[in-house]
Amino acid sequence: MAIERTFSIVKPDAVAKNVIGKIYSRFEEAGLRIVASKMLQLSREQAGEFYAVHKERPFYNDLVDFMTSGPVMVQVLEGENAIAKNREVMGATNPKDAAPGTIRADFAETVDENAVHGSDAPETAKVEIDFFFPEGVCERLR
Ligand code: DAT
Ligand code: MG
Repeated sequence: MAIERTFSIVKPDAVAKNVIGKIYSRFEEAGLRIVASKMLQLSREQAGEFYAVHKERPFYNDLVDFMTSGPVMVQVLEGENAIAKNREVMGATNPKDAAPGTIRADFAETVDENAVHGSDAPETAKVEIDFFFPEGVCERLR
């Protein structure tokens, strides 16, 4: 399996709870390396475009409200099978369904404020990395 990169967000609920470091440790313990990272406040335009795939869903407006309610950390994670591995470490979308020991099980309570985002496929990972890191990401750290 080749080394892969994926895009991740620590959402406003987790930033407010002061658990950025604990969540980053989960990535590192899973063998994922943080190769780019920054804190930012999403505009409604950015959040709306990022989640455009969900535009017709009933929760879309609440999702945009939530994602713009406070600062987020955005990061690029690198490692073997990084996209699937990150999804595994994150746990199910609804924290109530998330396996014990996953980020969502441990740091989130509800499906609408579920601590983290992670890309779901190589195509979305590339689009999302380019969306949030148009300046580029280090090619090689080691
Ligand atoms: P994931 O974030 O696990 O990739 P998704 O892409 O289906 O899940 O949905 C994106 C986000 O939208 C999700 O993290 C939280 C919100 N969301 C999804 N389903 C929801 C629901 N039934 N009610 C409220 N918010 C929901
Ligand atoms: Mg998704």
